[in-house]
This record gives sequence, structure tokens and C-alpha cells, in this order.
Amino acid sequence: MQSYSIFSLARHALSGHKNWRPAWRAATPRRRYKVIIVGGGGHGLATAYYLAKVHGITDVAVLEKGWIGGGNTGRNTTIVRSNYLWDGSAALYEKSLKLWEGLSQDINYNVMYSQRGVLNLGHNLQDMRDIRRRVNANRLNGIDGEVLDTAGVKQRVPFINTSADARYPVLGASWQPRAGIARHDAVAWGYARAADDLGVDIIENCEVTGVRREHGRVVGVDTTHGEIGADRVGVVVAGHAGVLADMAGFRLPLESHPLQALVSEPLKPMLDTVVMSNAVHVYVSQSDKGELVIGAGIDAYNGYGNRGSFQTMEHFLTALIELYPIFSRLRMLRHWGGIVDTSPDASPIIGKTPVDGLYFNVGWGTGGFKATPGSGWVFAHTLATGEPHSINAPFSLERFHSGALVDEHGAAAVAH
Ligand code: FAD
Ligand code: PYC
Repeated sequence: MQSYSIFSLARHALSGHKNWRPAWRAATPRRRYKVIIVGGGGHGLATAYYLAKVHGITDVAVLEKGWIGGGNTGRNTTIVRSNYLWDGSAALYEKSLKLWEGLSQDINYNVMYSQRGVLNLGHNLQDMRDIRRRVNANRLNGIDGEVLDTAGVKQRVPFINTSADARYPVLGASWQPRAGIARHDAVAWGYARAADDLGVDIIENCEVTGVRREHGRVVGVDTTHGEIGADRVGVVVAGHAGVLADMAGFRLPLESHPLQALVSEPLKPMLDTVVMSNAVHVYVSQSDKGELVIGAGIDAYNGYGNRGSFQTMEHFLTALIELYPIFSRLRMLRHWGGIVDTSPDASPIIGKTPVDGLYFNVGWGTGGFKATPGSGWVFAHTLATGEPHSINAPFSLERFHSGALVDEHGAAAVAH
């Protein structure tokens, strides 16, 4: 495992970064692998890492059409929490949160997981009933959570507008103290370096253009670098799951939508927690650089453009200023979008497909960053054994036939 002392950092800095050893090799694809993972985002890289580390399977390639972390992993607003409603979701997201708590040590890379807590606001009586139900369900599953009243919210966010005649009255919130934010680029780079150290080939600029099948079984993929054979293929391509399913000859119950976010100019420290409003679809946190990181709900139309529409922007900025009048003179620095694949029950699809040996881990919608370690961990188990782990068993594609949906629209917290 590579380690970076203060001396090696100084040496690299003084040498103008020449001879800096890349964090992972630029691997040349081999003709065949035991496991191919399509998609070099956090979930794909975490899967490769846990395949190698937990299951001893190192004959693995991660194929990424662009650059590592250039998809939603590098575009999200980094909120991590595990306060979902149903037992199945609690197990999945809490597994992930526990992995977050030891992740920097585990992969020897500082992912800056900052447990500053997350508030989910309630603006009407039904919001508050839903909040109480979710917090109670969380506590029964051993997940931390509290219900705050208006004064409790104001204590944590003194500049929030709690006046009685506000357009969005703040009646209270759920509060998860162990939740927080992390550095998304570091998550991708850290997992990539750790997986590479264990022998995984990471191949960037390598687009998968076809899924090769024989007698109903996957035998490999076509790529812009030629054909590559595999015993098993795992597809982890947030925003493009429908495209890959089409290559494999089946359809998924997913829709692709733009989701946008923006950051402000840097400010002095003013917000030491994360505040989300499920009802008005605006959320905000402050990065360590001082920028306010602000996001919205999904754009209503389907599309593959990495940018959002003006009407959504207008809506969430209006809500932002109504909730936080102090932000009205804030200048914005950057704005971007990503493509999220949303499912009918706002839960992911992790497991088998109609093609033997082909597994999908997709449909995380607006909320997959928080799940990166847990998703990789359960998907590695699924790819290694050919069967779902008990944690991802409820998230099979089959649930859309059986009707055993895992409806998390309330806890998803960002509209889909
Ligand atoms: P990605 O990082 O998108 O990785 C998939 C990769 O697959 C991409 O790099 C892509 O290039 C590659 N790929 C696609 N097609 C092919 C192909 N044919 N061949 C090879 N490679 C291919 N979640 C949260 O939990 N908290 C948040 O605060 C949050 N905020 C968000 C804010 C925004 C604006 C957006 C867009 C998303 C947000 N999310 C959030 C959701 C979260 O970002 C995603 O669910 C998560 O990052 C998905 O990770 P991934 O590794 O599956 O996807
Ligand atoms: O899932 O917590 C979340 C989230 C916050 C912003 C976007 N998604």
C-alpha cells in the first residue's frame, strides 16, 4: 500500500510535481477477466475494492467510459445519512454509514467524512407526522435520530426563517447526528487507489458498447478498446442503466432525469450542519472551503443533458431565500447537473437480471452517494457468490413483479 509522508509530499511539491507516481495504473485491458464492472464511479470502484479485499477476487477490471469519478460521484452534494423508513433500507443505508465511519482508515485515504448532522425540515402537520414515524422506525432499527421542534431547529440554524407567516413555516425537523458530508472526489480516488493496490485493472476512456451473450448467459462486453470476455459482469452506471439494459436485451422500470446543484462564493463559517427540506426541495450545507452547497429536486422531464432547467432553478432559489432571507445577496460561483435514474419506489435495483451472470446495481436516484460503501460491499458479495446478500435481497428487480416494493419517497427527501 502506498503511503505519503510529509517528506514525500514536500519532495513532490519542490520537484514541480514531476515524477509524481499516479494513484492508480493506466491498465491496458486484458482479453478476459473473471469479473468486469461497467462504470468507474464510487459504487463501481467500491465494488471492485470489496471484491478484492473481502472475497480475494482480484481478476477484475473496472471499465469507465470517461474518467474516474466524472459521473454523479463527482457531481453530488455529498450528503450522507441512513434515516430511511423501511427495515430493508435501514439495513442497507446503515451498513453504509458504518462503513463511512471507518472508511478513511480502511482505504488509507482521507474522505473527510464530517458527522455534522442532517436536519430534514417539516413544514406542515403531515410532514411532522411522517418525521415522527420515520424517526421512531429508525430508532427501532438502532439508528440515531431525534424529532426537533421549531426552537430546536432555530438553535442549530439561527438564521432560518421561523416566523409564523413564512411561506414555508418550520414546524420542526428530524435530526440525525451521525449523518453528514464527505469529500466526493476523495471517495472515488481513494477506492480507485485501494482497488488498484490489490491488483484490480482500472481502465478509463473505455466505453462499453455491447453486452455479449451466449445461450442466455453473459460472456463479455464490446468496448471502444475491443471485445473483453468475462465470467460475470456487474453494471453500475448511474444515469445510463436503461442504455446498458437495452444492450443486454431487457428493460428496467427506470426514468433518467437531470438533477442540478450549485455552490456560492466562499463565506465565513456560518452553517455547521446540513439542512434539507423535503417539501420544497431545497437543501444546503457549507463546505470546508466556505462555499454554500445548494441543491434542488429533479427536473421533471427526462433527458441525458448534464444541466438543469431554469424553471427548477427559479423554484429552488425562491424557496432558499424564503427559508434563509440572509442568502438573498449571495453570489453563486458554479452550477452543474447530473443524470439520475429514478425507480417507481425510490429504491435501488441491486442483483440478478434476466441474463445469467449479468448483475445490475442501479436506480439510486437522487440518493446513492451516501450508499457508496454499502452498495459496493453488497454488490461485491453478489458478484462473488452469484446470490444477493441478505441486505440487498429486498432490492431485486423481481420486486416489480411480486409487488414487494420498498417505498422510500418520503425518506428520499429530494423529489423523484
Ligand atoms: P457514477 O458516479 O455516475 O458512475 C457511473 C459511471 O458509469 C460514470 O462515471 C459513467 O461515465 C460510467 N458509464 C456510463 N455508461 C458507461 C458505459 N457504457 N461504459 C462505461 N462506463 C459507463 N446522493 C446522496 O446520497 N447525497 C447527495 O447529497 C446527493 N446529491 C446529488 C446531487 C446531484 C446534483 C446529483 C446529480 C446526484 C446526487 N446524489 C446524491 C446521487 C449520487 O450522486 C448518485 O446516486 C451516486 O453518485 C451514484 O454513484 P455511481 O457510482 O453509481 O454513479
Ligand atoms: O439523498 O440525502 C440525499 C440527497 C441530498 C441531496 C441530494 N440527495
